Amino acid sequence: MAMQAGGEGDVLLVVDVQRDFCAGGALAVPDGDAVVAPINQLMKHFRHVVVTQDWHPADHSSFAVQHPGRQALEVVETPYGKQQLWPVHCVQGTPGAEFHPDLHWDRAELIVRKGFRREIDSYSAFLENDRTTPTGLAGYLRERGLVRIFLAGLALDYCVGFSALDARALGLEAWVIADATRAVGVGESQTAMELRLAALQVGTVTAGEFMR
Ligand code: VGL
Ligand code: ZN
Repeated sequence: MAMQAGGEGDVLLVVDVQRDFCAGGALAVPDGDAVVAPINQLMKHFRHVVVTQDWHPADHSSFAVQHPGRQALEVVETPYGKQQLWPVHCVQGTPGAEFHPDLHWDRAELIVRKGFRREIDSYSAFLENDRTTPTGLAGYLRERGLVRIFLAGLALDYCVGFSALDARALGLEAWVIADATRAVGVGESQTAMELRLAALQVGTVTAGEFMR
């Protein structure tokens, strides 16, 4: 099947393709680097490209080191509910926060930064983890008339997945490009997210379907 995409109302959202989520990075996603080549190809098929950047202050509250006695991947209670802890990653202005060196991010019309408030983490490109603080992306897409969103990048079970769910909640049509994303957790969290995505009618396509 060939996907007719890249029209005026379509946007490619490239999520968190940053050094720290790739090989050798602080929070490396297994096989994360593999998303770069298909994303660079996909960018040629879209008139509109938006990229996101995880962008934390050095003392961000999602970092395990900010919680004495706690380890990365443990879960803590916060004023907005449960929050998973992570190793220090994507600190503002550091090499780990830079885009993957091969990513053609110059094609992007907009860079959305998220997770820059110390007290709140942000997985979704639309709403932070308190589920009320907006990033501004919804308003941007609305004003630009971008109504169909195609998602790629890292990681499927966190930032890509929550962005797709929030896109559906906003009434956008949403598609995940399966071979242009990878999950942090193998198995459980990936399967759980795939079920949630399917339940909200997020479609799945492969990068090859765009190549005409
Ligand atoms: C992400 C965990 C922490 C992601 C960001 O981009 O999926 N995951 N911060
Ligand atoms: Zn983060």
